[in-house]
Amino acid sequence: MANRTREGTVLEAKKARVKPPPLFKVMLLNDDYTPMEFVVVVLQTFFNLSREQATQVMLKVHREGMGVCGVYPKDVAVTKVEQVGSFARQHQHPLQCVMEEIE
Ligand code: TYC
Repeated sequence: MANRTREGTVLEAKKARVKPPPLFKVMLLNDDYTPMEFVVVVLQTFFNLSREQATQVMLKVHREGMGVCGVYPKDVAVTKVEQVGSFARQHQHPLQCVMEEIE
């Protein structure tokens, strides 16, 4: 396809190559103080996991130091991190939630 400008120049229309939006992993970090039950509730409430899935993820974080709760576009990931941080602070737990772009 070609476009004609007001000056009469013919320009080749560039094919729009749209990159898919980047995705972010949202992860929980282990600590020694947050109760396991609280982490399970966080995973059920903010990441829509079943009780069984939430328990598996919590145990992975507890044993391995971190674990992925979900994968989201940036704005959703930012919101999850904020919601978890705010909920943990309200309950005076040091639980840390972080996000990282997927390569
Ligand atoms: N390690 C914590 C405990 O023994 C439990 C825990 C799990 C804390 C996962 C944080 O992201 C976490 N009570």
